[in-house]
Amino acid sequence: MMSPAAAARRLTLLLTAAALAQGCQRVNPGWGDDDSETSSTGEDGSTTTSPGTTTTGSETTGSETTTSATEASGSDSDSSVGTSTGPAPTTSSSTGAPTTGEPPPLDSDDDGVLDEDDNCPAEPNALQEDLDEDGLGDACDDDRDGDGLPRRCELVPDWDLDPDKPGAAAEDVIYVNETSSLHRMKIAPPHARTQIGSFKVAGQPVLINDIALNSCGALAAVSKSFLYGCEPLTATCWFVGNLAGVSDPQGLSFAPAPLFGGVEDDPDVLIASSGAQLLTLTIDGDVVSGEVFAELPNLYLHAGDLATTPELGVLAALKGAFPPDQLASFDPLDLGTLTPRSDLDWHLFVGGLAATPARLFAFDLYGDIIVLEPSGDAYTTTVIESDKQWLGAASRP
Ligand SMILES: [Ca+2]
Ligand SMILES: [Ca+2]
Ligand SMILES: [Ca+2]
Ligand SMILES: [Ca+2]
Repeated sequence: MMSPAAAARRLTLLLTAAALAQGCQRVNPGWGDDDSETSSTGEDGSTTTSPGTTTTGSETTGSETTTSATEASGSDSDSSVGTSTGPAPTTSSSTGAPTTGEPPPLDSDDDGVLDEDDNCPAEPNALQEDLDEDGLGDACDDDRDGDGLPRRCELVPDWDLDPDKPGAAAEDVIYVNETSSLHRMKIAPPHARTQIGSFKVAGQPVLINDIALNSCGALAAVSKSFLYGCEPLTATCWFVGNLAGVSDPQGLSFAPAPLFGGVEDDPDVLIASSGAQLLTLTIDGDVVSGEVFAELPNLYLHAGDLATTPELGVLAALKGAFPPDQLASFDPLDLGTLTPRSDLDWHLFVGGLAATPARLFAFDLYGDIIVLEPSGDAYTTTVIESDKQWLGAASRP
């Protein structure tokens, strides 16, 4: 139990400590202020902040030059004290050092090669590797092997470092295949055709169901179980991947990404038909998997080939339960929409389909090439006969 005298001493000590604490606060004004601003206390208790702003204890002054000290003064009980406890105020005046006239750096990317000699001045590449010797270093060359296919368009990304792997197809032709051979055909009449060669993988013949071209001209080919990339000049092919859950695809095509909800700069979408399903294919390492984007109605047995146009979307040559084959279009973003387009001039077993801006080409197993030119809502057709057994066709999307 504390005695009355001890209690009185303790009270005195507490009062002294409080007075000292207040005294400390009183010598603080100015802390946190920078040299450009000072605070002073006016006679009416308002706080003046130099330059140019006077506050009267109101919390909101709307002025950018009001310091936190003056804002605090409006709400604190000891507002007459010009304490500054907040962060230092910012000022509009720049204190940045003026730029000096240093010469620009001579080795911008700091890779030890001066800009004027650097084949990628903005990419550190001390070794200056340039596979295709076009003066643009591999580190900044969009097409490192110089085969006409930018890296983003190579079927396998590493193939951009291998000039022996397939390059870009010609632009003024469509490609068409029999099961064992690749051909090309001029888009312009009279549609001259040339046989390119027999499909080979590692020197061995391979049977191909269908082919596809992406917008850069890379040529893909599909067999019952595998996806390949093929050289358009020779029909020599390289393994890309195993088809996983996609059996014996009859149609293969590349579609522009916007048809599937992407934007223009996105990579083309690889699509295929397998039985009554239309699928998008994804290449992941050496596995090619499928995802269904449309199922054919019961009226149809399967799709022969696919092609795309910006106006019609995905086109498919459909094998009906009753003759003839049908050309129909699909909107991948609206699965229910199948629009019949043509009876394909009453041809059977149309295995190849290719679309160009001016006309469509359909190729059947009996050698007929049906040239379809848009005419109102229908097509006028011309038929070219050949002695081939067409299975597939490809054009750039
Ligand atoms: Ca450099
Ligand atoms: Ca460099
Ligand atoms: Ca280069
Ligand atoms: Ca390339």
